[in-house]
Amino acid sequence: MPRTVKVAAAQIGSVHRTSTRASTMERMIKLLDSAAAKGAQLVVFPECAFTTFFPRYLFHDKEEMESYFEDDAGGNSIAESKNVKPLFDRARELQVDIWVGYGERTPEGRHFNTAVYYSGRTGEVISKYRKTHVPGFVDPPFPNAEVHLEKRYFETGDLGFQAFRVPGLVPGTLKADTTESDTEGKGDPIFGSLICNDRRWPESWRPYGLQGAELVLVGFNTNGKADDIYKPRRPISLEDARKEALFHHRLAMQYNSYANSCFSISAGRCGMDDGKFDLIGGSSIVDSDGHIIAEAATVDDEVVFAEIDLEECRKGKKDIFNFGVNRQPQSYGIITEQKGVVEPKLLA
Ligand code: CDV
Repeated sequence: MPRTVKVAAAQIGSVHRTSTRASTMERMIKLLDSAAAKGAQLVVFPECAFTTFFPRYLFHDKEEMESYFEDDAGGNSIAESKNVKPLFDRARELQVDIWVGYGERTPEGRHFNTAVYYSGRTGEVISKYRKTHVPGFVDPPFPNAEVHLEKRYFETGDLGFQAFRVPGLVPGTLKADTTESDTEGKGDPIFGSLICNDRRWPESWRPYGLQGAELVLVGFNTNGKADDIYKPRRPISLEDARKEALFHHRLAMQYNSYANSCFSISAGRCGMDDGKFDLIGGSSIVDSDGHIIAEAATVDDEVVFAEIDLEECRKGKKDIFNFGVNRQPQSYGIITEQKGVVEPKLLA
């Protein structure tokens, strides 16, 4: 039985430090409307989608820093939060699901780099994810350096990698009251979430693979410039640096989709923020064999759309990546027991 879903990545071009939430929201709603007009049942937005990518600034003014975060008391509260409610309301009107990233401030004043999955059909936030691999510095390496300061502003995500089922996307799915014994791949679709740097780590994807994920959703903000923390290994031009960044983005999305036999959607913030911070585009939809089936053609606001059949995941899950048959977890202990590199002893 086909398990067809129409999906879209809503790529967002430049958003400057001076851009207002209202103007960004207007662009996001326009992208949502145009994805819905193509028939999208799910639209994925980028990491920290409502504002410019603020962790690049060193804020001396705490009030300004806090102004980039959304208050979130859990449950449905983000969908009701006054700054961002119009996007969720529009998704509800259109009956389209959305996945969107934002800076989360909890009632206790904790800060996370977060994304939620909101079902436009039920009007509920059905999953929340907090970024696990938070990159960058706590303090700039020299005064007022404009570098990646995510570690300064966000705690490490504490929700793990919880896959979730999404209701209402695929008709005729098995429910908990079924009498069938083999339910694998027949229930409501199984999704997972990752945020930007997470996508580079196979450790982020495998927990989803092990929960049978059929689609992994990713929002990102990735520098095109070679002057940030992830420098290319050799000196190259700005254009080559951007190509290299795009290559590594594609490599991460394609390989991990293949190795976990799942589709993936990545949605980026891109373009030249403040006229000087270059972010790559390359928002994409990748199939469970690792092929890019749709990709952004611009570094501006753009909808990337595809109709995907989640049934295609079964092939890899039953074959080359049949985990139940082929994985050898007794040999993988080092992955969770050890954090950094420990080289073998030096030779005599
Ligand atoms: N927002 C990110 O996590 N960006 C990182 C950069 C810093 C390398 C990324 O992995 O794209």
